[in-house]
Amino acid sequence: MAREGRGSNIAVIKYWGKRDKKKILPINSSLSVTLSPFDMGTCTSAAYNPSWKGVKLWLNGKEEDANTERIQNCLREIQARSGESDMKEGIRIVSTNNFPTAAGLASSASGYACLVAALGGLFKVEGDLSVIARQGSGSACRSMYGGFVKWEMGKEEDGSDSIAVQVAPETHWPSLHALILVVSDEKKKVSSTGGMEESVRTSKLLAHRAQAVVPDRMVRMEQAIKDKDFAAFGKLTMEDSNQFHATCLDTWPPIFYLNDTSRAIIQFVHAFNEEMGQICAAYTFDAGPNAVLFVEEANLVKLAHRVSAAFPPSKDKTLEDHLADDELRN
Ligand code: 2P0
Repeated sequence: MAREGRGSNIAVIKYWGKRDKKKILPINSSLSVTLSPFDMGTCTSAAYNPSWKGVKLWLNGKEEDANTERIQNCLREIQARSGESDMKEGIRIVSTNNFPTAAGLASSASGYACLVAALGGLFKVEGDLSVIARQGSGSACRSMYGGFVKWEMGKEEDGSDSIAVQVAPETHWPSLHALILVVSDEKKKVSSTGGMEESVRTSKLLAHRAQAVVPDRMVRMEQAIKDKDFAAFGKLTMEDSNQFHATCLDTWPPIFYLNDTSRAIIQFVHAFNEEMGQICAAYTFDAGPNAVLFVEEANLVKLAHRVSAAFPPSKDKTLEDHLADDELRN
């Protein structure tokens, strides 16, 4: 048996768009921060016994279909590397996320990374496994490593050079924190896979971004991380999040992932930075309304207090609220 843990990742230079849908090859490189698996991630155990029938998978205690194309792609690649002839039988996988999957916070990234890590451990597959995790879900390749990780888009048609590379380890910038603001835990209306397909097909801004904007941002982001230069890191992170959402608006028909609360958070962070006299906090949003704020330890408490004052958590219903609801219904 093999057991592995992998953290979710938050992209600071976003991946949006595939040049090859089947192999999951992106139109631009991307870069992310991997969260600790103990804070937000997946734990996966895998076991193999040739006398067991088929492949079975339990996700958060519920049996799921293991026959999906993405899971089969990962299994096939592991099989090819391990030299096992008939590995598609006899595998049992148990996977648990320590955060609500419905919140849409990069669950597929840590999920596929962890699945591939566990299968790799089980079948003693050596070498880089990010190329396999990528075929489960693009962003999953970045979760194979901790710390700061880039996904190099690569040039090869077979995807052999479209891999994740660690830019700096998890120990590199210990004062950097991520605050996750759950704006909504509803499932997103437009999936990332479907959304990016529409954007590639219809958005000229996305094509421009991939060719003319991201390559330079990748270089500058890597340098900002190496220098632990928060102002540069924060500005690039916010600019890239904004441009990603601009490409969503430029998609036809347009895709809206941000809502009014997300936009209020953007204004709040700019006002906070204005007051601090420099960039001390940065926001980023993926394919949904939830925000991730980056901040250094010195400003963490101040920012957290301001956030909870500006966006008080919605309170749980009291007994009186339920009674009032009942009365209205009757
Ligand atoms: C990212 N996102 O770089 C970007 C930013 C969402 C916005 O990667 O089709 O779930 O499995 O390759 O990886 C979400 O896309 O899509 C994503 P597939 P994935 O994190």
